[in-house]
Amino acid sequence: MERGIASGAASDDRASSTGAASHDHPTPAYGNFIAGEWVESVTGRTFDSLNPADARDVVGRFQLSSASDVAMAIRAAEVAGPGWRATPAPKRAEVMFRFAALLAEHKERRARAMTRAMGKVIAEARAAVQEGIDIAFLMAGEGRRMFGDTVPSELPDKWAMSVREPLGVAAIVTPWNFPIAIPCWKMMPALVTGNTVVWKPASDTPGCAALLVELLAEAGFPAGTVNLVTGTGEEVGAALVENPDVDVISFTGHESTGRAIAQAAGRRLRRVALELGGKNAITVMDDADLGLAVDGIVWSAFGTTGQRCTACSRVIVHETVADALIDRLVERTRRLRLGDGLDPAVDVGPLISGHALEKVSGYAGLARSEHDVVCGGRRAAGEGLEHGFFFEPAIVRDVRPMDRLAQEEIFGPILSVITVPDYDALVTAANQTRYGLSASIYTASVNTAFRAMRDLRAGLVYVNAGTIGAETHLPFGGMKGSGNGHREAGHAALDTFTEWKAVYVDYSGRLQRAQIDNQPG
Ligand code: UN1
Repeated sequence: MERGIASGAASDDRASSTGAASHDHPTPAYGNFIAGEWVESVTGRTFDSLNPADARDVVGRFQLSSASDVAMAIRAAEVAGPGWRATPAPKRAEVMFRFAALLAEHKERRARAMTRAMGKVIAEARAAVQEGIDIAFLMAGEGRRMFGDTVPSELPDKWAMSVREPLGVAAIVTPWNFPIAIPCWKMMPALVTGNTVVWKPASDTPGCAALLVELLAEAGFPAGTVNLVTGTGEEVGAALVENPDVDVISFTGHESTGRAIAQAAGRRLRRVALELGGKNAITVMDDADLGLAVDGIVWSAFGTTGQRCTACSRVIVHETVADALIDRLVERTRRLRLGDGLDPAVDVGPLISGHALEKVSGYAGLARSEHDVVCGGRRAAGEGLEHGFFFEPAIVRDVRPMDRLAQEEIFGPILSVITVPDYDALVTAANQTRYGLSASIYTASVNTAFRAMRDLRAGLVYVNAGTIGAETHLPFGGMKGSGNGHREAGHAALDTFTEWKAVYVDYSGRLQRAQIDNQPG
């Protein structure tokens, strides 16, 4: 195994050659990070991570870990727990500020590594690292806030307040589509509040995880506060979720996995925060600025190749403007350039894998047989695309709200257009989904906008903007099947990783009985 990633920033220059697509360099190998050391898995087995824009390009070799590796990482997190919990929160935050600054300093390498690992175009990858930096600064600030309540007691000479306490060991299980931002959304609040972490990154993007952990270690998070174990969900994820010493699990990913995790956690009465799918709608009223709506729809539906939980996969449009909107959408979509996201001229990168390509192609087949596909919808061919998982962004019309295409999360660039006669039908259709993550309305009417802000059942609502682009200082998460009621980001994120302790101090020197001594009359 190469030692490069064990030596922090010193490895940045040397290893930056691995950040750009290249077939000339030997495949770098990465360890797990347990108790402050880069170590090999006890299995002695590894797996390769491939570039989805060119599957011949092996990004790196990673540990195919087992339940024993997970047990060691959890033990390391437990051992580090008391010291970290006893460290004053502003001191914990100082380490986090250093990490945020390091991530800003080494952003470009991480952005390029992200594009190479999962395909999103480089401008988006930079933004996705920026999102990690933003949450790190925000959460470091919480080190000096972390507000509780100080309230008057109902009894004289008595003090009443509440403080947040860390839960203990946090298991963090993250997806590949935001391989730096989402782990930071979870780990920063977990760490600043005094938890220690075991992190299992998606098996498609373990390299981004290693590059993040490298900076966490360099920033000075003590050994054992952050542990990284790579491998499969079936083995590593399951071992984490089943382990009785894990106190809280934060997961972003597929709904079925989320359900299984919630069941396992429920049996142990452990907290679990889930961020699951979406079937996000952009709604367009007859008074909307159509040019603006087209910008927002194309960006939300085909940015990140449609592979965001917040991606727009349904357009619900007032019938009087439907044809005009669709014409403009098609015209714009046909002009999108597909290719390797490291090329700054490219608009849309590949899907994450052959499996994803198959799934998305399956939905395109369904669209062709049951609806009207007005553009795209096939595996993209052409020069430079032949070794990657490219798919032509598709627009499908004549879809009805309850059709499969409008109900199932596709996680790819297929956009269904639903036509409605009025505002009520528009809101009904938007809400006719088991998900409730993100929703948007385009309208020029302030009254309609406020109605939609009230009526759309989603954790994120946008007015005259698309469904993507949430900022880190407001709560992020979904209603209904998009989660289980928790929120990431913002100060709401602290609720996932802390529990409340109510503290009463009676300085009267006598027995005072709440609800007895203070009764009216
Ligand atoms: C996700 O889709 O999994 O709002 C996260 C957004 C980004 C985060 C998306 N800030 O689209």
